Amino acid sequence: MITEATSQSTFVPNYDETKVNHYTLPDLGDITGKKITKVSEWEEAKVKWLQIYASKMYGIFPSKNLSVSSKLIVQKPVLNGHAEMKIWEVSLASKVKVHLIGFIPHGKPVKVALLGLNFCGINTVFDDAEIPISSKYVICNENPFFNNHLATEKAVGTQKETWQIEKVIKAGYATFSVSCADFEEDFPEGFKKGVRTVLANDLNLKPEEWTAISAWAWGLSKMLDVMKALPELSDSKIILHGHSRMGKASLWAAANDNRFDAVIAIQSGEGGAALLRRNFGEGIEPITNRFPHWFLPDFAKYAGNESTLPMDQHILLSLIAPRPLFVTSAIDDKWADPKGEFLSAKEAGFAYQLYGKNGISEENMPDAEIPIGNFVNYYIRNGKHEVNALDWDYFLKFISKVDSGNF
Ligand code: GTR
Repeated sequence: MITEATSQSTFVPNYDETKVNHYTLPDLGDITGKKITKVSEWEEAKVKWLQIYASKMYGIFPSKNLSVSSKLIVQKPVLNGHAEMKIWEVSLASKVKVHLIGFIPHGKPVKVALLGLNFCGINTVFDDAEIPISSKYVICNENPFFNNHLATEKAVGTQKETWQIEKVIKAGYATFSVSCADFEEDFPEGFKKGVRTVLANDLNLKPEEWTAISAWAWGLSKMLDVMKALPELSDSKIILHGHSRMGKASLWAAANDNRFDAVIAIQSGEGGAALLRRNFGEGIEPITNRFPHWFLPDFAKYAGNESTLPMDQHILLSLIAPRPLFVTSAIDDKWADPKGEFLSAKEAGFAYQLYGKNGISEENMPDAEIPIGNFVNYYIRNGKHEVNALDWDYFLKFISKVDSGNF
């Protein structure tokens, strides 16, 4: 039986900017005790910061190699022949089966391929009845598309607005998707059937040494192994994108795996891009109450004691430097603390400057639909917590900058 976390929390979110506590952010050099002025010092600090995140928040990101093999199970032209849809059954250590779906534009070399985790199964990202339906517990549950968190055949294409496959293909880029549930179903006991348990011996890790967010992040890295071996993508940059909890996982994946060329973290909020020390919107207490499996149990102890955390999320973003980063928010998504996401992105600019790359020079948050920044980018739009067609117009501008190298 599936038991969902029920919140016992009495947490009252703050939405008043005048009630945000004063805080001081950790410095990049705190971990080595030296002021960081050059890349070599930062590279040394980076290793230590990664260990801090692995020991305090997300758990270990496995480093042990295991066999990853893939078998193409569906291949067909889609979008009036403008793209090829391919689905691979990927096998991790011959024990875990994952479905990876890719849409690859026809007729031109692919310079950029996107990769993102989906919430609800690969058949939700595009309208095609040949895409296998996930048999896993997924986050979506709207009737009649899902039944007790299991997709029905009616779920096909229900997330297509979020994925905008056609828009991405028209722009000339490839786009890939994998379901987070293929690595770990998103509920507190989900780990029992997921990679943390099934691959415990192969990875030489106990389930409690890592978390759902680490499992999803590591899963992205394994999909990257598959993508790197595809001849169609031999000259492609690979850009990760993720919304909300998948944004958190994408940031953690890119922090650990330098092969990701850029990241788009969409409304990733608490535990993602937003500063933990800012008491605005979601906090450590509600997130660890509702989603205890996302983080190490000890992380919950920092609720109300955020100033004692050795790190804050500008450091997570800094770990992605010098690779291009796009942090995005939505004005009505106050729960994710848009200002905390902006301030974190701005602060991460220090790490980028070590590599001679500029972050965000603007002092204040921009108005809606005015993207700012260079190698670190920020954008906010009107509306709610979701990914929509308008967002993709801005993502594609960022992707074309990554593609051309002109920032
Ligand atoms: C919320 C959670 C957020 C965010 C979101 C999502 O319930 O509080 O941190 O992750 O879910 O993933 O959509």
